[in-house]
Amino acid sequence: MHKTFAFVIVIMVLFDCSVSAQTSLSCDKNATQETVHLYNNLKKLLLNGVMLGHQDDMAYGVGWKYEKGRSDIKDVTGDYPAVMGFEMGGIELDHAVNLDSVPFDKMRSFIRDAYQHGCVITISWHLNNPLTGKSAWDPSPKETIESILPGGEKNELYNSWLDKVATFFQSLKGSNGEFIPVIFRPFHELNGSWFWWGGKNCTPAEIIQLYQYTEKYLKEVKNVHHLLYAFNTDKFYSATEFLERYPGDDYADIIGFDIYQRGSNETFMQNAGEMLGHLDSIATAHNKIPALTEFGYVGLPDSSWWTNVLLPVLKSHNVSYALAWRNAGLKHDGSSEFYVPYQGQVSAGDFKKFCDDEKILMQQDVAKEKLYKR
Ligand code: BMA
Repeated sequence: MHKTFAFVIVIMVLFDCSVSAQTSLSCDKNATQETVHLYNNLKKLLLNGVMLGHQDDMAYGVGWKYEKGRSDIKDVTGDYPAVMGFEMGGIELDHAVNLDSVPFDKMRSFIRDAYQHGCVITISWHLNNPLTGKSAWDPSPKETIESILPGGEKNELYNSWLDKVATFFQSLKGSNGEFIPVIFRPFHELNGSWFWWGGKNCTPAEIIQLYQYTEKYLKEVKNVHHLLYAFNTDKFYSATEFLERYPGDDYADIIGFDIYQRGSNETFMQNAGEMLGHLDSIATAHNKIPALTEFGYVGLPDSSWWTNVLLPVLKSHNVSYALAWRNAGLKHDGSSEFYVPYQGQVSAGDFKKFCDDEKILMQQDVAKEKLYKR
């Protein structure tokens, strides 16, 4: 054996460097150590199972708000989800609460708490339309993206929004002063036409430019190096469609899609199965981490949906995590919105079985993995 080669092997064994572990990220060569470890560990964990996630899990549930330590998932299963989702819409406007009324101060402490307990944190951003000043759901006019890119009349405004986003991310610190890594999921569902950044409201070239611009601004101008980026679409039918608005391998660590059940179990299983099949091959070809970035079946009317419908789909594919959407509870119009059961809900028993399955990873499972360490 060549001496240098032997030396490298010895060093690798001594420092426990697995061949596939990366020392820096393709999206961010200056990513913090904790962020690189998280990335490598998410890759490793793919072989073990799917982490269950839930949006706003610690903030509120059906019939309660801000009760310390409470979570609908914990109430039903005895454990918290492994992935905690949060939303930063409203931060760009200097609001003290996000668009779902969660105070950013509270969010910051939930994030710290989740990190200390070994969870993964992911944040979405339903930012307002910078051109019209209306909500994320205001698609008109089509010039929005052009107006916020360099040279556009709203470029400075958009930069000032990114400054606020960066300030929030930089306020997330662990007990040793280290930045808390976050999976940032901007411009989600970008093949649908309901947000100003998606579908018919812009061209693929425009959203790709905006995605890249946003990332570069956060990294190069604001020095934010503790983010993994999650690129995600809504329903799609082919790899070509999925990749039409993909910003490139240097701009995404995680790739996925959002899916909600609106028809029969069979249709959901077929659609989810097909999309996850495409995702398996895209993730392999591009060396990315596949995830179900949002899912849900509003109101959960089927008492065995978790183990009969969702679990078999997840078991047949590679999925790092699956994030259930928020338990908003009763709405003004009398309807209710929730995506995981609360105590007594018809699917609660089955949900517990689902969470107890060895394929599903909860907070206690991932805490053992020490995701932020080598
Ligand atoms: C949507 C709904 C809205 C919410 C938004 C941002 O899917 O849940 O009620 O305001 O996400 O969290």
